[in-house]
Amino acid sequence: MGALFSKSLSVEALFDGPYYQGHMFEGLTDEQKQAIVADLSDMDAKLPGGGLAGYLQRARGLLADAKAGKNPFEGLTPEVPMGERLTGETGPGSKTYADFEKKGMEQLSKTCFCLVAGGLGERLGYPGIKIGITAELTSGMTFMELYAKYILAFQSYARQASGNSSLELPLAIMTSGDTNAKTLELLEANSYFGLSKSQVTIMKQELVPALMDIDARIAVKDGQVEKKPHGHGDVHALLHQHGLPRKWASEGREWLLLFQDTNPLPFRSLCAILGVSAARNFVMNSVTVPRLPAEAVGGICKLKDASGEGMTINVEYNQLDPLLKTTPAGGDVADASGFSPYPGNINVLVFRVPDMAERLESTGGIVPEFVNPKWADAEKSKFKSPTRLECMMQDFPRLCKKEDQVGFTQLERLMSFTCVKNNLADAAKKNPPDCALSAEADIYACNARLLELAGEGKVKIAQPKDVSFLGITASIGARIILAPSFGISLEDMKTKIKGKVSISQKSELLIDGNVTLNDLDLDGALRLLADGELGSKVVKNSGSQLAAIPDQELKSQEPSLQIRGYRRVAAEVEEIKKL
Ligand code: GDU
Repeated sequence: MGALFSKSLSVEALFDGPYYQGHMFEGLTDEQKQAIVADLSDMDAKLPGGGLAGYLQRARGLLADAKAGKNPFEGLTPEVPMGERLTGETGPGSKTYADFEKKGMEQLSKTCFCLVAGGLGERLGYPGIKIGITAELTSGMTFMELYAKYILAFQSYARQASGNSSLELPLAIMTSGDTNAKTLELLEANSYFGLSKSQVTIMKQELVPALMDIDARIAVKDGQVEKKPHGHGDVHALLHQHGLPRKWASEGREWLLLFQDTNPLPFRSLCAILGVSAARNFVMNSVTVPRLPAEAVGGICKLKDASGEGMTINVEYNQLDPLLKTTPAGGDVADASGFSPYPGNINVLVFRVPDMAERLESTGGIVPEFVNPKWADAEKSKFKSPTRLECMMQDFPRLCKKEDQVGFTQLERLMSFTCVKNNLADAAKKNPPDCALSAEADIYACNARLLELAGEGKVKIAQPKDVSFLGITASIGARIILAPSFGISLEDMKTKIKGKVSISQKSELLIDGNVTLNDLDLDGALRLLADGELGSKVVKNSGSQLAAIPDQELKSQEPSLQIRGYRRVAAEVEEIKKL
């Protein structure tokens, strides 16, 4: 927590050590000076790890290392770590996967959730908060609504399984100055999407002072302290400061899932992931995907020192290539499989709550920071723009004890990873594009695959086709949305398909309820908004489609459509509200 050992702040105190910030007050009025002191005092009280003085001291050390070009991986050799691979023969549809899911379903009643949603999404250029983006147009649900529905579906299963009808699965949401007000607004306006207020904790992360040189002198702009985000690693200190892991552990809760703002797919495999955590006794379990070289996802490595001791940890995407340059591979390159040999970290992390609470108590939840200044000159004497210290949530292994089991669960990308991060111009140049269209296509493809797997040979879905909007191309087939209430795991969904199902490429199918299907022949649009059993059915109608928005109309559309360039146009839709 705050600055237990720092002197109380004043203009005079800030001139002296340990601060050395006299430059801030040059040319300012007394009023402006007092405003700066008040602002820094506030930050001093909130900055974990020794307040402002601690922050500046760490910054001076890290900036000196950056100037000296110190390699943070000096003396460490990367190896591919051990983990559980639920792909191919052990992927969804296999007995191994089914066994992990069953084990994980037993853990749901002891599971907690934490959404990290403090990021502004600068690369995306979206005007609102990212959890307010519409995930796909078939249901029209935002990411936040979808997350709430998953948690409620898991809760409903856990209530039945545990016989505790008032059981609530907690959700913590990390916000920041950039996202806090809009997050609260979104939740309030939608009655917390069915969650109870008491099960949701909002934890706001604070911005940190921006630094203008390697002496860690704080940048001032228009008479005010310039501030920047500190990174998603704050989630650990915040969880600790709010006393959540300790409280959860005392309530007998075992697992905490940390998830990102625009990726709903891991909820589809959560039971299998929890099953792995439980079976392998993982204190921390990173969900990973086969990683494309140079892709903007970190690589999980086992970093071994000279004594042979190793730590399993993410190496961030911008550091992986320099690290691997020193290995026989010669850089961040593919192996014979076409992928990087290092599992791709998607920052979907499962922690064992009692151990996490313990590690947070002994460390205050402060994950080691780093600094990444953009130098303006070859001598590394100036920055292009002010920099700041940052920290990452996946660096938790640095807070762990040697004996803690840290591992990963490798999943198919389709079952675990999508995201909306890039604006259209950048997305058009990237593979994968990681934009609204690609995420929507991934969600449909995941649902189609789950339905096929759940049908165990009885479900036939036509192949997808390429579609393009605003220069982005994605493969979209039948637009199938299985809301969380349809099934919380593949094992659960297997019990819901009794007949033969056939779905054409142009079709739309929304199942929002605990529905059992018999024979279904769908060529058009069908929306099932009820619980119960659907008898044999043939649906043939002109359905709905995704259609380009004309250029002249684009600017007047809501932001979720502007980042897409297309909308859902429904001609003829069969909707069933009672079964
Ligand atoms: N976030 C915060 N506070 C911050 C910064 C980010 O809460 O100060 C949140 C974001 O809202 C988001 C999550 O943290 O939910 C991740 O942020 P980014 O999407 O900006 O993360 P990056 O794309 O830089 O990278 C992260 C990991 C990578 C890889 C990638 C996958 O660091 O290794 O897993 O996500 O999408």
